[in-house]
Amino acid sequence: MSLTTAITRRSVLRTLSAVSAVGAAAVLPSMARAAEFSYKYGNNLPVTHPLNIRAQQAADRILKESNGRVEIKIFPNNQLGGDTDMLAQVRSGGIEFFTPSALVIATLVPVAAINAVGFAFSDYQQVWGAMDGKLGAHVRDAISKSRLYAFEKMWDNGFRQTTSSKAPINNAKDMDGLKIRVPVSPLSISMFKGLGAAPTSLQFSEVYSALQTKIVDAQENPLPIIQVAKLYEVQKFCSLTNHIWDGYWFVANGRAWDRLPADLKTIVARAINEAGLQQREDIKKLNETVVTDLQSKGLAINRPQSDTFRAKLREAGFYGEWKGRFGDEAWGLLEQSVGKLA
Ligand code: X2X
Repeated sequence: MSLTTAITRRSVLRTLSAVSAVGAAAVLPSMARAAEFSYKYGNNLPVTHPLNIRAQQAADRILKESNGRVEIKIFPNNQLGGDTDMLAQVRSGGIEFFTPSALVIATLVPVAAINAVGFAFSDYQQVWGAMDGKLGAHVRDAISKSRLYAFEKMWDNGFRQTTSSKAPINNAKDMDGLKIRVPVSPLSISMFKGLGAAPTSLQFSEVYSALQTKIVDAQENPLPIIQVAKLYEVQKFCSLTNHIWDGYWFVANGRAWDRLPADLKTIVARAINEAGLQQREDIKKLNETVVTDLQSKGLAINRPQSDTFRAKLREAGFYGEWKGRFGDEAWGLLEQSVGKLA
């Protein structure tokens, strides 16, 4: 970045913070006292990710529409610990909100991983049809049994892609023995074992350093995360395997949610669900530009076909096993959206 751009950017930032200071002062009188409900929201992503940008907008809107009665403080980027810690905290009430990926909340609510069955979804139309429809309702119901409230609209993580410091993945054979990090997720471990790889579960907070120190050679995440978490600094190849569609459930601690009077529940739910819909659009747009950006940062991109991966998973009995684990009802709902899998 040139000096002039740096100065311009800095002065723009200064102007922006001056504007928001004025904005805050204008609403200050009504908020001079502490908020009646001061809630904490933790997540695992850098502040630059659309999830954090849209969540901050939702929090600002909630503060305003509730006349200062509901304040949501965001703790991004694993500041409160990794996913496992945040999941424990949102259950105990240590924090009131958390956005676990479907893969992560599945350690508590197993059926929540159903959207992450390997190579099930082929596009976003299928994804949102299922998650805004019967499959999503089925999962939300299961989440509520763990005394967590899941907001109606799931947020997007994206289709997961495979990066490596060793070699590109062109077909299932290239997965052989690959030391790959996956989330703390039984489904991910099972799928990568089925493909012949050697997966290890690590929380996202540890991924960058695990790649940097070569504890693992590969990882898999959607492109926007590879970009904002700067994983291209420690990876060379990015294979667009599209193996899993992953999303974030926006969840609240059940007791904290029930403490809110009905009018505030309406304000909070509307702001969060609408921000979620906007966040989905952000990810969709980002997906159109991010490949070029990652290439310019040195990642070599390739686009494998999915047929060899699917065939290998079938052969390994992956679909049959997970149909049994998820149960006929959930599996049936998934197949209503994506067609026959097993
Ligand atoms: O841990 C990951 O890879 C991430 C960030 O995608 C999830 O939250 C599952």
